[in-house]
Parts: sequence; structure tokens; C-alpha cells
Amino acid sequence: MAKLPVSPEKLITRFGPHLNFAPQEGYPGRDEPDATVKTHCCFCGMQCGIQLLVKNNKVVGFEPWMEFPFNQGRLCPKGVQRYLQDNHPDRLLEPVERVEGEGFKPVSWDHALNRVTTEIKRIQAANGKDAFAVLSGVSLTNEKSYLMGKFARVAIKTANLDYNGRLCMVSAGAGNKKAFGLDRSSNNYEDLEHAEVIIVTGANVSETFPTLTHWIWRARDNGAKLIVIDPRVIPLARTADLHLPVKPGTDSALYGAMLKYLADHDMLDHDFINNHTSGFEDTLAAVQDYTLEWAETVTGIEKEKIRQAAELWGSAKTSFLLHARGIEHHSKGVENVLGCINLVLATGRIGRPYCGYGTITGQGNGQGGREHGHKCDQLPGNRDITNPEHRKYIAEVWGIPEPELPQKGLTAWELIEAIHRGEVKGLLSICFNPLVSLPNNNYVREALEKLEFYVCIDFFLSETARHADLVLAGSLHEEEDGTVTTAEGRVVRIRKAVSPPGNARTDTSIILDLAARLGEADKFSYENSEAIFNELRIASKGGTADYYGITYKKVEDNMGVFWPCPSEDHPGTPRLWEDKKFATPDGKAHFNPVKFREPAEVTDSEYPIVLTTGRVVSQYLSGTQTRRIGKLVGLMPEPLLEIHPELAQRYNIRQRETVRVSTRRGTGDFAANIVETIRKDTVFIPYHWPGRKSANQLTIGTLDPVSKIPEFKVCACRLEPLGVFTQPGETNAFDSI
Ligand SMILES: Nc1nc2c(c(=O)[nH]1)N[C@H]1C(S)=C(S)[C@@H](COP(=O)(O)OP(=O)(O)OC[C@H]3O[C@@H](n4cnc5c(=O)[nH]c(N)nc54)[C@H](O)[C@@H]3O)O[C@H]1N2
Ligand SMILES: Nc1nc2c(c(=O)[nH]1)N[C@H]1C(S)=C(S)[C@@H](COP(=O)(O)OP(=O)(O)OC[C@H]3O[C@@H](n4cnc5c(=O)[nH]c(N)nc54)[C@H](O)[C@@H]3O)O[C@H]1N2
Ligand code: SF4
Ligand SMILES: [Mo]
Repeated sequence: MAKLPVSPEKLITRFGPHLNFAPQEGYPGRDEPDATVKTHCCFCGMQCGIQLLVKNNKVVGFEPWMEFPFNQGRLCPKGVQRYLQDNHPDRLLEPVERVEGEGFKPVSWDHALNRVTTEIKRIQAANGKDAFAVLSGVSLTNEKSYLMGKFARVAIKTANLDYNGRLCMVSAGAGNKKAFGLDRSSNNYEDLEHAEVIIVTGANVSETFPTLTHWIWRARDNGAKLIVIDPRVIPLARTADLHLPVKPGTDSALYGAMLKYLADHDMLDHDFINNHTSGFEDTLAAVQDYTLEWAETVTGIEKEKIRQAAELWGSAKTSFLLHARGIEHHSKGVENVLGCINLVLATGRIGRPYCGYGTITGQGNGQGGREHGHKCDQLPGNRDITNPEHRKYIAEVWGIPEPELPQKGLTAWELIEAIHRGEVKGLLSICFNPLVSLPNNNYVREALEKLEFYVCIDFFLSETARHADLVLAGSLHEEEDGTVTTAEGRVVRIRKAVSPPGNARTDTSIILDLAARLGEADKFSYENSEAIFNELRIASKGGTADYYGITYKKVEDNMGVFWPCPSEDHPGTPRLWEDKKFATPDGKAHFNPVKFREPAEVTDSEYPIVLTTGRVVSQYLSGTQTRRIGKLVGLMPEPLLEIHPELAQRYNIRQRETVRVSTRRGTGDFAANIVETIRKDTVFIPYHWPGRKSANQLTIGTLDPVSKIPEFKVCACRLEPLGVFTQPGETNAFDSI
């Protein structure tokens, strides 16, 4: 037999662990997969195209999907490793029930689902309909998001339904609606390529949206100027033309000062302001005192840098402004977003080629999931649950009398507070791990323990699921057909590659079965996911997020369709507002006055350091999925506290020494990573870990008054070195990030 160029073992690990490698004569190939399925990555809002390789009903590897226009085959470390979660030994294969003192025991589906419906009825009979709440998530497809909204309101009949996007994009959504009447990136990302100036603020693109970096590099290759605004010198900032190291919680002062500079130096687009906007005078009046000197004292950014940023922005002919959670996770998240939009409108650079603005959507279906009605105040098509016309339309689609449609319910954090008050006594959650991802998790844990009944649908036993009475074994992204909407606003097709393993079920079948047991089978019978999508199309018709003209076939034929798409002969809308008709009632884009105000908690002598939290490239959200993928764990096994050398010296903290971080909510111990790339008054902790390694032991539950997003990005802390070294002197790739 000819000598193999690579050992069989190596080939097996290279192409996935589950292929039967059969050595052959000559040059060895691998077993052909049974199928190659074009779908999308299950993680972030980029929704990169990927091809999954399937063998014997298991996902065993992947191949790039070169033709998909956004990522053109590129994937980040999470996308490359994602398939490894499929056959993970921790996968829940059947429903389990918690038996006090004994742990979780497997039960039959019939027992599990009957118990859920019995508990819902019991709790609601004793305490009213709204005493049973639902928490949903936007890693779910559009079909499932839509279904969860309808299920909560029509089958459970509760007003209390909200979703994990409440921790994510709601500040941007509220700001976008106020300014434009519609909540979507104004342009697709190909328009970045020819923008003259790009501002990226509060978005660690290289780590959180790695494949988007490509479009920013393309722009740079074409001569674009790049301005990065972030308390840390994030990877993207290293080759930026300007980096503004903003003090966390002070962005609105920066944007206000930039707006005043543009006005003082005649860098406004008067035609656009006069013809297509409203509210400019009041908005400018609000920042009359915002001099560069004042902004320097508030934001900690040298005034010359602010001037340069305003000059670059003001003198460009084309531009793109992108932001993410860095400016949105604040008790003034909506104001920060409006501050950015004011800069875009003042220069009239929207609704044209290479002139764009947008929040970068976080979760896989962060865009579509926030449009189709599993928010407490929303109905499908981004309709308003308090609007009588909207209520009437959706009640008709769902075949119920309008008065039976519940009113607006509580937001995610408010639900936790209501559980504490004893008003909410039962909970069903799907696709949400609040014990890790909500702020002040000691308070969240106490709430979960107060519930009379809690049922969770997940495919892993998440930290939150451990507090459930019942955990229903649900499905992964690749186990059901559906659609998601990418951060660009492109509706794409998620294709079923495999069936759920063991006795696990698809999320959809679990929800439909529960609805039937609650007596609503007639309103919840669909032949397949496409049938749910077709109902969603009708429910969204005429709403601002209009999907009516989008069909599965059209999505498949075109590798995606951009909404709004109001009729089947409509090609979709990659670039919004080219006709300058905004989606507001008066058709104009609205300026909104923004005054700077302090974060909820500022530093003082007791808690003198600013704490901010966020992400690293190798982990995803609460980590339930990525902490189970060995290679990703290897990149960063535990969260590190990023701290500047001068601040470390002040507290005598050494590299990799364990530091106790305390806030008014709790304490946590984290190994120090001393880096020059962070402000001297600020420390950063990534939040993907649970328990004693959770950043959310420390964060504050103060909400933005409009969007109700928690202030994850700023609170006050103190530091205490413990003299313990868990990883003595060790360095890794992240030391340079
Ligand atoms: N690797 C990875 N990628 C992800 C995710 C993940 O968990 N891991 N999650 C996805 C999701 S759901 C989301 S929402 C996105 C989030 O994507 P990002 O918003 O890019 O991620 P974060 O790390 O939360 O915050 C971004 C930056 O905000 C900065 N920042 C902190 N405070 C301030 C401030 O006051 N002002 C400004 N201007 N900046 C500030 C931080 O230093 C940080 O670099 O990522 C998505 N992609
Ligand atoms: N301190 C701090 N906290 C933060 C943030 C921060 O920057 N700082 N960021 C916030 C942001 S932006 C976000 S988006 C939230 C995210 O917070 P979460 O939404 O709680 O995080 P996930 O890890 O996505 O939790 C989803 C759970 O659903 C499961 N799941 C995933 N896909 C599916 C599916 O298709 N079906 C079913 N049945 N289950 C599924 C996963 O296994 C996981 O257990 O965290 C927020 N928390
Ligand atoms: S950039 Fe986002 S969607 Fe693309 S491969 Fe990475 S995690 Fe997946
Ligand atoms: Mo998010």
C-alpha cells in the first residue's frame, strides 16, 4: 500500500471526528458526506453563509460558501468551530424534570408537556393570566420568533412576554424609530467600500463581527479615513486614522460637541436639513454650550482629536457611521444613538450610495427577531401593541376578537422585578440564559428560586435551566428550516441539515404541541416552517417591517432579499430612503435634542474605578454553546480583567494576579491582564462566564427610561489584589489585544 501523506488520525481531526476513514490505495480521500447544506452560522448578526457537511444525520464538518455575497466564504473562529457543538455529549436528548434532592430525571414528553399546561392553568386560575410570563430569544429564526409572540398571546394569553434583545438592540431600535420611523441599517454593507469616512463607535468589530472587518478594510484600501471611538484601543483602532478613547458613559457629550463644531464651521447640508428633516433648531440649541474644551473635560478625549474627528466627518462627501452596544448599553442608550443620528442628518449623508448609518445587530436573528412580535410592546411587522389599528389587524390574522389580544407587558428586567414582588409566579423561557446575561445576577437567581413553576426549552442544561422544574430538549439552528434577517436587513434561508438527536424535539413542534394542549390547536397547525413564514408575511403586511413580498423561493433564488419588500414583484430594498421619504408620519427624518447626563453610577472615593463589560472573539454571549467547544475554550479559558499598567501599579497588581473586583451589587475574582490599550481610569471584563467568573455579579440594573436596556457598559468598582496567581506569568495571544 502506498505511504499515506498524512496519518489517518490527522485527517480525521482535520475533517471532523465522525467520519469513518477508510485507508485506500493511492492518495487517500475522505468519505464523501451524505449532503452539503448551504445555510448560515448560528452565532452573530453577520449570519455568514456556510456549508455544513452531513453524514449519518450528524453535522461532521463544514466548507466555505464562496458565493454568499456578504462573507464570500470568510468565517471567524466561532463560525469555523460551530459544528462541534452538534454531537456534544452534554446535548439534552430528552425532557428532564427536577426532583428535589435528587437532581434532574428523564421523563416522557407526554408527562412533561402535560405538567407545563397544568401549571400554566393552575397559576393563571389563582393569580390571573399575566402571572405566567414568557421569555424568548433572537437566536431563534423569524418563524420561531413570530410563533413565540403568537403562542404567548393567543395560547397562554399573557401580556408578559419579552425577549433577550431587550439586553441588546432596543436602544438602537427606539432611536431609529424616533428618527426614521423604521429600524434597520440604512444600507447594505457593500456601501462601506466607497465611503470616504467611517466612524465606528462602541463596536469591537474585529472581535464581535469579524467578517465585517473585510468591508472596512476594502474602504481603507480605497482611501477612506477611519475614526474609532472606544475606551480601549480595540484591534480595529490600531490602524485607524483617529482613535478617540472616550470615557465610558460620556458619548453624548462627544457627539453634541461635534455637532456644534459642524454648525460653527459651516459644515452642514442645509438643503437636506431644510427639505427632509425636522427639529434641527432645537437640537442645535441643546448643544450651544458644548465647546471642544468642555467635551474634553467630560469625555477625557483631547480636544484636538475631537476637532479632527469633526473636520474629517464634516468635510467628507460620503460616509458611514456604525455603532453597537458600546454606546447602547447605557441608561441613556437611546440618547447616544440619537446623538449619532444627528451627526448623520446634519451632513445629509443618508439615502444615497455610500452614505449609510446603522447599528450592528448582535444576535444571529437580532434584526428579524426584533420585528415580529416577541417584544412586550410589539406585534408582527414591527407594529405597536398599543395602536388600535395595529391590534385590530393582527387580531384578525390570528382569528381572535381584538379585546382578547393582551396589552403591553413588562420588559425582561421588569419581569425579574415582578417575580420578586410575587406578581409573576410562572415562567417559560426559550433561547435565553438570564442568570448569566442579565445584570446583578444574585438578584436574578433569587427571582428564579421564587418562581412556583419554571420551564425552560434549551438544547444544553444552561446555568438558568438548572433552576427550572422542567427542561424540554429543544433544537439547534441546523435542525429546523426557517429564515433569519441579517444585520444588513437581508432575509436569508436557514436550512435543516439534520434532525434533533435522541428524543429531543424541534422547538417548533414543542410550542405547537403545547398550544394544542392549551386548547388552541386550530390556531397553531402548520404543515411546515414555510407555512409559518407565509402567515408571518401576511401579519407583517403594511407594517414598517414589511415581509409580504418575500417568499422562500425568492430568498433561495437570490441568496437573500432585503426588507421592506411589500409585493411579490418587488425586488427588496438594499438601500433605504433613496426617495428621501422617511417612515415617520410626516415623511421627514427627525433630529432629536440630546443633552449630556451622567451614567446612573459615577465613581467616588469608595468605588473609584469605571467598570465596563463586553466580549472576546472566542466566546459567544452567555457561553452556553462556545464554552463547550474545546478549541474556543483554549483561546481564553477564563475572563481576564483588562487594566492599564499605571492603574495596576497604583494598586500593586501584577500580571495574572487574581484581583477582587467589588461593586455595590457583588464581588468577583478575575486574573489581571495588564495592557496599555485601555484608559487609565477604566477596567474591562468579558461577560461570557457564569458563577464566580461572571461579570454580571457586578453590573447595575439601571435601565434606559425609553428602551429599558440595562447599563451594562458603565458602573463604579474597586479593586483589591489577592496575591494569588492562577496562571503565573503566562501569556497568550490575547495579551496583545
Ligand atoms: N465574539 C463574539 N461576537 C459577538 C458576540 C459575542 O458574544 N462574542 N455577541 C453578539 C452580540 S449579541 C452583540 S450585541 C454584539 C456586540 O458587539 P459589540 O458592541 O462590538 O461588543 P461589546 O464588547 O459588548 O462592546 C463593544 C465595545 O464597546 C466599548 N465601550 C464600552 N463602553 C463604551 C462607551 O461608553 N462608549 C463607547 N463608544 N464604547 C464603549 C468596549 O470597550 C467594547 O470594545 O456582538 C455580537 N458578536
Ligand atoms: N455584562 C454584560 N452582560 C450582557 C452583555 C454585555 O455586554 N455585558 N450583553 C448583553 C447582550 S447584547 C445580549 S444579546 C445578551 C445575551 O444573553 P442570552 O440571550 O441570555 O445569551 P445566550 O447565550 O444567547 O442564551 C441563549 C440560550 O439559548 C440557547 N439557544 C441558542 N439557540 C437556541 C435555539 O435555536 N433554540 C433553543 N431552544 N435554545 C437556543 C443557548 O443554549 C443558551 O442557553 O447578554 C447581555 N448581557
Ligand atoms: S462573524 Fe458571526 S456569523 Fe460570521 S462566522 Fe463569525 S460568529 Fe458566525
Ligand atoms: Mo446582543
